[in-house]
Amino acid sequence: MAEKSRIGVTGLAVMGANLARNMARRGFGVAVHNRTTAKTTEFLAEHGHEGAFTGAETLQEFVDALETPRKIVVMVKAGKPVDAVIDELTPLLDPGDIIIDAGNSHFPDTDRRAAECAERGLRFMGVGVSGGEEGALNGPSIMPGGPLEAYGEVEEILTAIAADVDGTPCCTHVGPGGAGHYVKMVHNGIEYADIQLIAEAYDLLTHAGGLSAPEIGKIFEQWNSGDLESFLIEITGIVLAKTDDRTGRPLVDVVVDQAEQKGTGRWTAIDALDLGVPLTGITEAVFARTLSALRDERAEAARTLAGPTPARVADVDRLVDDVRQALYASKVVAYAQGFAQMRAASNAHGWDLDLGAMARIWRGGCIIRAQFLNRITEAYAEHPDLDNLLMVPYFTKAVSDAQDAWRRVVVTATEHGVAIPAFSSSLSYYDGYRRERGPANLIQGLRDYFGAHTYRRTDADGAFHTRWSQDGTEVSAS
Ligand code: NBP
Repeated sequence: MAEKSRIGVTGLAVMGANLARNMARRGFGVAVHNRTTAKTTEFLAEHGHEGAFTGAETLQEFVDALETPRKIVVMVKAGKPVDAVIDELTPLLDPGDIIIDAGNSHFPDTDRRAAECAERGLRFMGVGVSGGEEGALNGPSIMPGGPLEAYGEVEEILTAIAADVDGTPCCTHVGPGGAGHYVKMVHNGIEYADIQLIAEAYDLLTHAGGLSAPEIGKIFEQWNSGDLESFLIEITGIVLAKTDDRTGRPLVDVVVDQAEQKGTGRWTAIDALDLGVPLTGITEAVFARTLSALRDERAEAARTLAGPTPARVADVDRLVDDVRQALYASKVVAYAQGFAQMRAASNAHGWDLDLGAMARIWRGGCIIRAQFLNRITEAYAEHPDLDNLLMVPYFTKAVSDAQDAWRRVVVTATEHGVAIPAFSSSLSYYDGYRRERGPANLIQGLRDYFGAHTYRRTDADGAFHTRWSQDGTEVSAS
């Protein structure tokens, strides 16, 4: 009888195929299956020599090929396909078997599936995987959620296939239920903010700096050897430097300016609204993509709505350095907001997330991998109950050192009519957060006027209402 496989992967599109190859290359026997059998056959023909694979045409064969308790990675399109696969699998499984959804599922779905599987005696893990197809093959960042004891059964495999930074795998148990998919969702949200900030920097350097795409590419290449060092800054340099074979122009100049999205940024923003966490950077990044999608409307508006007369700034070198600093400060804000959101979610769901560990497993393998995540890990190591990363001396100093440049960038962009929703909202968040007394006193006054919603006083306990349309006297509403 053939030896049973340690783990199975069903769903052999790009991510599932590469995860399976990654596992097999590291010496784990992997059973593979895909709804459409031709894909399994193709996979085995192309990659069968890379490790100990067992191909299965049916789910029954697939399940039979696995050692028990079975460990099954489901890597199919997020949404209904995941439920369809679980429904087909569960009658074939035994109590204690583990289903691992490693796609980009929405965390409430993961919570529901975990409960449904638990009713059937099965263990369910929602696992975030970041790094795209390249990461899946060579070492992604892995964010496993679900029962700790189930994680214990797959830890050896997941840590072996994960990216490695300084000998530490980019994989750790995140928390129960939907915690893993939640953290992956926020990771993607931060990725949206990072990308939006980069796009705004490019826009400003193009329109206020008068620089070409390859010139800006070189600037990004230089930035990648400083504080901003990260995968996204690195690939921005590469993408901007690329010449289009067909036209000989920079490739980005012939790419349509409409950004697509698959939903994780939107989910992050919606959840921030539900939790009551100010998440301006990520949310503006989502809105910027939706604005970009209105291409026909924008074309008409460009002919109709007036802006300032185009002009170049006098000192381009200074603009470049200011934008670098604004980019860094705004990025710090985006991460501070994302981590504050994870903290709020952890408290709301009782997940007990180790936020420093989340930064640690994002240092390699994933799209937002960056040097500066080390600083976040250090910050939470020193202050596990930190409310906001901006309050840690390293980040306090970073944003404070950058603030003059940051403000100049917002002014320059505004004067030049360049939209910078992420730069400006990050700065407004910074200015709002550092205000001991903001203008919400007036908001409360207005709410009390039109809706008798009451207000609290700075000099007395309790709630109060002013009889605005009667005699103007104040009454206690407590
Ligand atoms: P896709 O998201 O394109 O899904 C294709 C796979 O789903 C195929 O194997 C397909 O089988 C299977 N499938 C579908 Br569609 N409906 C099914 C059903 N009802 N029953 C069984 N199988 C079904 O694949 P992907 O791009 O590899 O992504 C997989 C997951 O990983 C997704 O959740 C994605 O969001 C996530 N992810 C992707 C990336 C990335 O860079 N692409 C990065 C990180 C995470 P078929 O061959 O029979 O049609």
